Amino acid sequence: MERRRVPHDFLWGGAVAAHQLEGGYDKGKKGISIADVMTAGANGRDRDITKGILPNHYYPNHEAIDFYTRYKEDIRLFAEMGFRCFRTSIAWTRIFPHGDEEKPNEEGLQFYDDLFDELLKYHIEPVITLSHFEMPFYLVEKYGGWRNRKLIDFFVRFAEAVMVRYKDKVKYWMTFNEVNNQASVQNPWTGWTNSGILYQPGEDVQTVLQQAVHYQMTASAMAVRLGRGINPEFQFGCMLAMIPFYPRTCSPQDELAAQIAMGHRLYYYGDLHVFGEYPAYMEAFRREHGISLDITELDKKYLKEGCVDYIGISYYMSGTVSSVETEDSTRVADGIYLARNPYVEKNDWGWQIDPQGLRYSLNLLHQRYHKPIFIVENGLGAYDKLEDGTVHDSYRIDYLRKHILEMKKAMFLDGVPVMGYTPWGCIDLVSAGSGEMEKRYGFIYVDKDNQGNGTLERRKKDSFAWYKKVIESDGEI
Ligand code: BGP
Repeated sequence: MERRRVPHDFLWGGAVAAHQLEGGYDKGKKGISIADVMTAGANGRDRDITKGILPNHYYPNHEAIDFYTRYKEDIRLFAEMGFRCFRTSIAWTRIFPHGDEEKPNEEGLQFYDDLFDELLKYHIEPVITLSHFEMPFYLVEKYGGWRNRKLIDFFVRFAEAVMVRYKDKVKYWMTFNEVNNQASVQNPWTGWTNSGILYQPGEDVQTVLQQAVHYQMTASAMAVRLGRGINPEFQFGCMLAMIPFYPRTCSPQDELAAQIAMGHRLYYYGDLHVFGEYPAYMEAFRREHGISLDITELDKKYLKEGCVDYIGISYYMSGTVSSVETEDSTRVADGIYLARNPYVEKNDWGWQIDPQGLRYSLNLLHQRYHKPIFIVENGLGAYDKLEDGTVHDSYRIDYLRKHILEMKKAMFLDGVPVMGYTPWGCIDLVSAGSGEMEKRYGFIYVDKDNQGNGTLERRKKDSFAWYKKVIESDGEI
């Protein structure tokens, strides 16, 4: 399997998001995004979300790695590795600084024109996420984020502006990054990053969550419909955080608990994107819990007409579900606990490392959806040490190697159509979860620490040459 080669048009590349690497948070008439009001946390300590930008607080996304001014240098390095594609997002606040303007900001549009031209100069295909945890902060303050139906129009206006402008430069689009991430309501910041929502004491979290999801799904479908009219060649993907849940034991109760967890945290979102309709168990859940949502007949029509072409996924880890409380478990709902899996290792942030889980995930998704799958995030966050001017990151190579091997097994042994693979954070960037710089994923080291000190100088790690060879050989590892 190590020697098997994937088709030559396979989309090898790397992935990032605007707010995690661009910096220049106030350049080019950009507005404040929800990422701009998140302070730095630490390993095991959440980031704070402040009411606007406050003095004496450190906001790591403001400068990030200054890709905003250094992108040419970075793209040259991506080209040297042989990237065939580069996944990034368009910062909504560069195009519509407040989010509710009628007309887009020309300076923001020009920035991405220049960025895409630079990529295309090296034949690197841009792969674009429209909303990656960085919506305008103003939309949160004035409209309550995705609690509000008006957000649909604002998002669609943004999507239309960029799809029209880049119709000859971008072919691959995704609407909402890890749209299902917000299902983990016990992480207070997932409602914020996905939807600009902080749950208020006493409100019914499920009602708020499901309403926001409905508006996002409708907005996604409307953007897809519109995009097909702008350029019929466009390919649209959803983007799901793929964390397959294994039952902790083979007891029927654990099996059922895992099935319910998968239904609520993954397929609910996937079904809306791919089939354009709600799965029956979500309708039942709403009936049983007396949840009533604002869903119109027109929304339903749009949902059906705006189904996606491919499934984008992030895959970092698997999870384990128990129906009963165990040592170390965390309760996520009645009779559903996240438990520890003794068969897999963890990284320094406690994320389960499970390469076989990737093959398992690709099969699950393909068996349900029969669509091509694009692995748009995968990777190892690690503490790197600079030695002799470089980083000897054999642990990262080992992680990626094992995952690519399982991806190839899914392709060759199981017949799963995988379109491409873009490891996360191909250049070191700000962690979304903790705001750290020192949770590093990159092939390229960036000289900056958790406090914001450093020269921002770029250096190739050992994994740089390794990944270059992988791409050159169409996936020999
Ligand atoms: C995904 C996000 C990315 C990214 C990645 C790694 O959830 O789509 O934005 O950051 O996870 O997470 P972290 O940065 O917390 O290590």
